[in-house]
Amino acid sequence: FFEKNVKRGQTEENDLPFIKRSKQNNFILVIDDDIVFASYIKNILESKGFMVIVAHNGKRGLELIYELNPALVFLDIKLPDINGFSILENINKIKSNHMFVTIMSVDDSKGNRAKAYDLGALDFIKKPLDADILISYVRNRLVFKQALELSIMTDELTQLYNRKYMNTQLEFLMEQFEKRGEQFSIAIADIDFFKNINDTYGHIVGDEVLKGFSNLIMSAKREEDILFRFGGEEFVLVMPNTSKNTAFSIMERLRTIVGKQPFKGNEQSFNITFSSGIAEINHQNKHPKALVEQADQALYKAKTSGRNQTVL
Ligand code: GH3
Ligand code: MG
Ligand code: MG
Ligand code: MG
Repeated sequence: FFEKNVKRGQTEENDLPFIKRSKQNNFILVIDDDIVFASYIKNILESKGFMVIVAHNGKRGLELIYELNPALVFLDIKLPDINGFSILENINKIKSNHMFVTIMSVDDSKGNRAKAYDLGALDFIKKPLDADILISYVRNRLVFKQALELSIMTDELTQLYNRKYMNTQLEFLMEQFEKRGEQFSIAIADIDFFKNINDTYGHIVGDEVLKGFSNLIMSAKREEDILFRFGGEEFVLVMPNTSKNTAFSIMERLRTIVGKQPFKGNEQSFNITFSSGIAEINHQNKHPKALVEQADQALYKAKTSGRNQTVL
């Protein structure tokens, strides 16, 4: 949702294909009953390619906050129905939210400003607002927000998406399944006898193996599949529009590739294998936990029947 020149070397939006699809958080929402001011903001920002939606009362504003998960909210205090402060209170009730709300008001009294910050507003801007400042302000906050979101959903060691973000994505895919019947499958992959690698070569080599494994799967997987670090030496591959049988072939192909790759120990090199369990979405397991549980049971079978294999 940034213009090209706003990216400043940040990860391109294209690198985050699912963010855009999962949540339409590329909107800037203006909640203001002052029609002239709201369209002034809208026109300026739209001329720079930002998408702006306007709500002229608090109730509509809140609805749009829930529906669109906007990237940025410009919120007036005095509104015809619910005031800006109660909107902030409502936003605070949304779990795990990091909504960026900027209060825009003509009344920048000490009391209003303190209350806005106490209720979680990011900034307080006094109206009227200069167009150039507005544009710079919006760019600044969107760049900051994207960096924040990226760090929240990334695993530090492997740079893969983490488990938290996996759950968000699974919820999104489950919605698509309910609405449009789009099926998908997941695989949990667990490196075999990984503890031995740590014990034999030390945890630094262990870490290198986790990174090497991640890079290998990232380069060998299909573009549309998404790899997550689920925890420790466990990874989840989410495969949209994929049946469990196709998922099985995919995992078998990846297993062959990984098995052939030498990893560097301290002096000698060694090979690794992994086991995986697959689960396909269906009407009985429409919750991320249930789906992961099913894949985990298949993984358990793969482990107990000899490892280095894929189980449906
Ligand atoms: P199995 O074939 O049954 O999966 O055996 P395993 O040894 O792979 O599994 P186990 O669960 O016994 O051991 C996993 C090990 O992975 C234990 C833990 O110390 C190690 N581990 C987890 N996270 C990391 C990490 O980030 N870096 C390193 N180096 N080791 C890790
Ligand atoms: Mg007003
Ligand atoms: Mg494990
Ligand atoms: Mg293991």
